Amino acid sequence: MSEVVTLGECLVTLVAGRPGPLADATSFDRFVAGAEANVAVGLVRLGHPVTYIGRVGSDGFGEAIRRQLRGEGVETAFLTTEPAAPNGLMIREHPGLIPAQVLYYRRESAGSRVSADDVDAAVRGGAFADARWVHVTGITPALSAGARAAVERAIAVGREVSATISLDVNLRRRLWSDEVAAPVLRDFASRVDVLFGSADELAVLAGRPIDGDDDPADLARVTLDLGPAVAVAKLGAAGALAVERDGTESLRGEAIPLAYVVDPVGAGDAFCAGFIASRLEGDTVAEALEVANACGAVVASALGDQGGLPDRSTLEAVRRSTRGGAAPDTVR
Ligand code: KDG
Repeated sequence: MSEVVTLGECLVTLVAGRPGPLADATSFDRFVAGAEANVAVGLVRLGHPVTYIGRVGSDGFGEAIRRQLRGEGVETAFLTTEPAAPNGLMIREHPGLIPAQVLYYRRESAGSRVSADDVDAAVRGGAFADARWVHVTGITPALSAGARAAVERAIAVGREVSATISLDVNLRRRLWSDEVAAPVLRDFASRVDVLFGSADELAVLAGRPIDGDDDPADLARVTLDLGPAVAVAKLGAAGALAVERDGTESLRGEAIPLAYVVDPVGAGDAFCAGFIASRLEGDTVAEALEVANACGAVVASALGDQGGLPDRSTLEAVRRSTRGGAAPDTVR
């Protein structure tokens, strides 16, 4: 059975076929997206079996998602089809120089109906029997009360089976405000082992202003007080850093430099997949940051959330080509 269990809402994304405003877009490429599904595919490509729990629509988009996840080798036995709701949809401009406009069509979607019962069905089906890691994000609890209960249940079951639990904050301000999200996400952060977030997201959890003035390492240190053993700040082109409860701080000053970013969406999920894979393989947090940065960079260099997710040989090639550059430092 699976080493990793995750759950969430899987979306279909339509990305405009060429740069320019959405008003001028006449053709779109279809991709499968959804933060947790991106992490699931990333992990499977790196050789770690994953079970994905969720619901998809009984429409063609739901079927496309099911085929894609299954085709990638993600365990979909607990991905059910919701007859009464359409699959969620995200439409975005082709990535260009200015931030792409993104539209969501996901209210009352099939994926938002994932529930604690779905997690219990997965437990009964043995999905957690060999789980070493459970990964959740802050998107799912924003979708509905039932989806939030599903995340709570997955964390509780993860605890029962002694899996490592990670939370990627993934604050979605279209779904809820910082004021509503902060207490919920703080509560989740208190029950996980690994916390991932951008500097802004960590600031929200730390109760600090989001003005970019705070040192990300400081923000990560403050979030450790909530309970996780490791807090990881994802800093995009500036790389990443991690602080651990035992005082270890792992710094990686730079991400892998890219000639240009093709599409940043999904890079944060690829980062999480790389970090989780590396830790499952027994690497240190500093080593995991290096793998995570490499995975994030490869995804940012391809269009779509999942297309660029590296397999083992691509990852090794990328890491070889960048070795000799900034190696991760560990300081105490
Ligand atoms: O991290 C990428 C995700 O933002 C994207 O796949 C869509 O899950 C998604 C969401 O809810 O925003």
